[in-house]
Amino acid sequence: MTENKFVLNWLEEMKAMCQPDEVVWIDGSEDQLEALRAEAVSTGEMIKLNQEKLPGCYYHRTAENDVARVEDRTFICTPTQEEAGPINNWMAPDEMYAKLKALYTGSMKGRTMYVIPYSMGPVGSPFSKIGIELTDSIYVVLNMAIMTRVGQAVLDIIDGDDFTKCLHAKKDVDPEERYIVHFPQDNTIMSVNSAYGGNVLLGKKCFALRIASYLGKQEGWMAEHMLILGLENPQGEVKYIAAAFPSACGKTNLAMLIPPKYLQEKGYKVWTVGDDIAWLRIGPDGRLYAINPEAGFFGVAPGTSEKTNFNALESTKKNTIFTNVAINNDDMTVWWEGLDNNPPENCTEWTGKKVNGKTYEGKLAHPNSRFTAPAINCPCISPEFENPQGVPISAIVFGGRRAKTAPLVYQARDWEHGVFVGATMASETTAAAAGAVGVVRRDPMAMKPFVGYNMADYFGHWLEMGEKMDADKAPKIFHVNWFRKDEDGNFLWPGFGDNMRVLLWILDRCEGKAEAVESPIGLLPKADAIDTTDLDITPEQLNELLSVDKKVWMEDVENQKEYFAQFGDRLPAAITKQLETLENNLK
Ligand code: GTP
Ligand code: SPV
Ligand code: MN
Repeated sequence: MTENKFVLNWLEEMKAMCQPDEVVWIDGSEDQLEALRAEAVSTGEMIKLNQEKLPGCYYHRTAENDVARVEDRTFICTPTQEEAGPINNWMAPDEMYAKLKALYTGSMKGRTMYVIPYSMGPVGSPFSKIGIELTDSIYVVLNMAIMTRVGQAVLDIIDGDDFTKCLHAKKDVDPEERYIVHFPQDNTIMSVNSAYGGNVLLGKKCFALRIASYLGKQEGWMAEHMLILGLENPQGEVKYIAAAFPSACGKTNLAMLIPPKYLQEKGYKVWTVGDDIAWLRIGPDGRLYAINPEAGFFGVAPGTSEKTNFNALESTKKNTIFTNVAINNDDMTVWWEGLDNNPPENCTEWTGKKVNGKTYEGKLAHPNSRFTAPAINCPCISPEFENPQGVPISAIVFGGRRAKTAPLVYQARDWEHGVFVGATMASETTAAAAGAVGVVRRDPMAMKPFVGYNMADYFGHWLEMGEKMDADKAPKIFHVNWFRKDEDGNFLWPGFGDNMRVLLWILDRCEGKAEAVESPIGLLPKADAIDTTDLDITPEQLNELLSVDKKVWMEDVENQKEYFAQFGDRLPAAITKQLETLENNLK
């Protein structure tokens, strides 16, 4: 399929190491993918679902020890540890290559190696980058065919050695020998002993965030853990917002939101450009433009319902792969917690055990069970989704899960303050990564698990990007928290579609329309600035949502100081200056 010597030489080397029986090139044709689906069904790797109710849909279950990203097994192997920084796991490249070689050697004996040429971003867009993933998993091939643009057209435009080399061997999913490794200087990713999405769909977090963030730093652009949405007003004008929330904190939901009825009636609409990753560049007019490098959604299933996220649910009605949800054996459809209140009686839970879902006490679907759905299935996919030039960003929004501390929304005073707001993000951990759930941790820009170099330099890169834009052209920066709780532990804010009310304040601020009040942490909405039409919320609750508790914030400042201390001299002075300002304001 290609005469590119860089591609062929690397392939020969990987073949010699992994020793597959056969090598198959993925050309992107529907015939080839259909044959692979049939093969995966015949071996039990995938289960065919009800083709009348869910045409083109399949089911896959992973090993029980392999259900989420593994941050403690994820490495950034730069020549020096300084370059990877204090947040990333590091090992010297030579040592890591030797360790991996032992694990990969002979790993594909008796198996087939698939060669997947793929583009992150529309093929040929100035934003786009190419990768080739070698894998011995059909599940990975079929997921990559949904999540990225794959096939011959991609291979044809590779320029010399300008592609990211990605190797995945499923091997035996031994968690002790699981490695997700990045060599930024070699443009190389190696993953072994896992078959779970974020660890093995190497175009996604490994390439589009970790390697891409490194490339972005070199080349003057940004790779971020952000959704991109377009908000259309009744006059038909569309403004774009990019938002960074940590894993399982609401990006897919916000990206596809359906406005409350009274706003729909006025003519407001939301268009989805992306739900997880954004690549951003400064355009010829000096504004910041974004593309979604992906072609599908690898979304959290639990909590997705007709009420909470109709558009995501619609997206999963055809040509979708479900991973680790529950199966309704009566009609071979799928179920998960939060879909409805009617778990199937004749059910197979995510581990494969047959149970009565009506009386079952545990979770039928894994909390991090996912759907892999083509973006084109989404009823509100943006007409700009394939635009190779991207969309201009008016506002950047940071956010996380915080029962206390962060108010519903506030605005940063300027870009530098906005970078500080992003850098001090914190959120309760979720099931998207292995480890404890519900523990508050610092997660700068929602990129803690995804920055492919020293986090202090990453803050510096954000500051530099701001310096390259005129203040009136740079996006305005905000922070939101949909997850604030009252004394009894109930969410204070209804969330989901009603988050539109907050987005409207944000866009009004961008246009200099809405009023704000100064506070120690930034600019807060005036109490009546958030429209509560048709909303069941008392003025006291809204006040609580918008309140800033100085004592709680002082404690957070202490934690911020400790956190930043680990970066030593590498921490940009602007961050230290902003921290001092915040402390003084609170005093
Ligand atoms: P990743 O794909 O892991 O990066 O996650 P994500 O940020 O796209 O998260 P997603 O939108 O899938 O939401 C994760 C969980 O949060 C789901 O169970 C949602 O139902 C829930 N959620 C999303 N938005 C809201 C909200 O506004 N309020 C509340 N209470 N829950 C929400
Ligand atoms: C996340 O964990 O942020 C995800 C899912 O979007 S994964 O692709 O597994 O990283
Ligand atoms: Mn994500």
